[in-house]
Amino acid sequence: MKAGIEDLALLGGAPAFVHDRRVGRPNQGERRRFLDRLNRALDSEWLSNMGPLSLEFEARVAEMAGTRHCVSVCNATVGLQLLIGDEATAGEPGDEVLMPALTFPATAHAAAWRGLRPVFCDVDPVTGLIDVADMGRRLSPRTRAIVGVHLWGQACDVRRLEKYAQDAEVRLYFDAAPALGCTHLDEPIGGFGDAEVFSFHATKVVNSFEGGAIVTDDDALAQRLRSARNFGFYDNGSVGMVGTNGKMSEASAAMGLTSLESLDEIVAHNRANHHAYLAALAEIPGVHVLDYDWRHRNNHHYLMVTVEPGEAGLDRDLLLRVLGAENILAKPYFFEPLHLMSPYRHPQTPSLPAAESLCGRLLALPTGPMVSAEDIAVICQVIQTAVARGGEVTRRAGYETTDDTRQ
Ligand code: T4K
Repeated sequence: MKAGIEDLALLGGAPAFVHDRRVGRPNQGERRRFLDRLNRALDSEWLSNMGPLSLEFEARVAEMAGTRHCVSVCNATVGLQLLIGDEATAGEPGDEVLMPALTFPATAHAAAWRGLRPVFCDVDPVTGLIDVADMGRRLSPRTRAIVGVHLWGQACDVRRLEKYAQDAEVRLYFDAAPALGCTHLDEPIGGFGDAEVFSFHATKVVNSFEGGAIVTDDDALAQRLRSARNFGFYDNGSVGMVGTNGKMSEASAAMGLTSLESLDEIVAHNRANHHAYLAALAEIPGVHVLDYDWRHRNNHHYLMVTVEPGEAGLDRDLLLRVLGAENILAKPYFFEPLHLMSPYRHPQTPSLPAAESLCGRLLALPTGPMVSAEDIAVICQVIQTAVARGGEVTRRAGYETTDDTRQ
């Protein structure tokens, strides 16, 4: 218990946790099940190149997404590159791909890596999801595709995006990296647009060390993607296109299958954690849980809050430091909106006020199966202690904020 700010570890007190509570701790599932699978792969001496485990993993993911095809890949970034570089999107170098400014840099890099220009759109000031009206204003004759991002597992406004894409005759893809097991109303994320891409990075709700998958109902696209991830090989053994090595290994698929087996349990735990945070933070001024639209199902893998310095008396970056000193390892997702990152910033970069404002205020707090209700009570008590005398914590931490702080 922190009785006052003197007890905060940042100001000299003892840390609240000996072992860290952190964002992104991998969901590994039952280790024995993983090792059994790995042993089978080792015994069979088949370790990659569309082996039985990766095919089984693809079947499971396609079933969850409700799609005819799942093309597993070595990570979601490569999955996005393959998709955005597909012939259906291909145009002249410098043609444009519309996407939100608030996302992980991989979304933009995938387009840039394929010689296309990411064009950033503003986001909804509350959810952080792509602002569809703003996106509509940025459509141009050079637009080849729209990429929606189901940020933190929240479903984009898929129907309006589909309408825009259809009218403009451009491709519609979704970066669904954080959204396995989520829905738009009752429909699983995975089946919207021309294709969607999941991530199975170690930090995602289902982990395959590194990994990703493209899901689609488009038979021809799936076939091209299968070739593209395997050096451009066609079924007859000839190389018919420029490809890459984007395959998922059997070790990754073994972990992915094992982690997937625990998904329901993980989501139930995450959902309970979400409610615990909502209740514990309800009375704390200036630290608000980004509450999801409960009409859609979320995997609750990310517990996002916004920190309002004017109300909380301290800003996001200082709260991050306060928590870090307590061994509570939060993450500032995202640190910088993409349009202001140096590879994409240019003299005509437009201002995207909602993305810029949200970016400086967002913080992911630890959740997941290794974070208990008791842990959440401690984390929120630390926050409460810091916020109760936010202005003083700011001064004593020798820290300057850009916003008004409570005295
Ligand atoms: N699109 C979107 C919207 C995405 O969010 C991402 C990835 C992608 C595309 C691309 O997907 P992949 O190509 O990765 O499949 C992490 C992940 O590396 C990244 O995959 C993820 N988004 C992003 C949101 O989070 P960082 O830079 O925050 O990673 P890092 O090393 O700071 O670790 C995050 C937290 O996880 C820390 O608290 C430590 C913890 N952690 C991490 C690893 C790797 C563990 O506890 N164990 C681990 O093994 O990017």
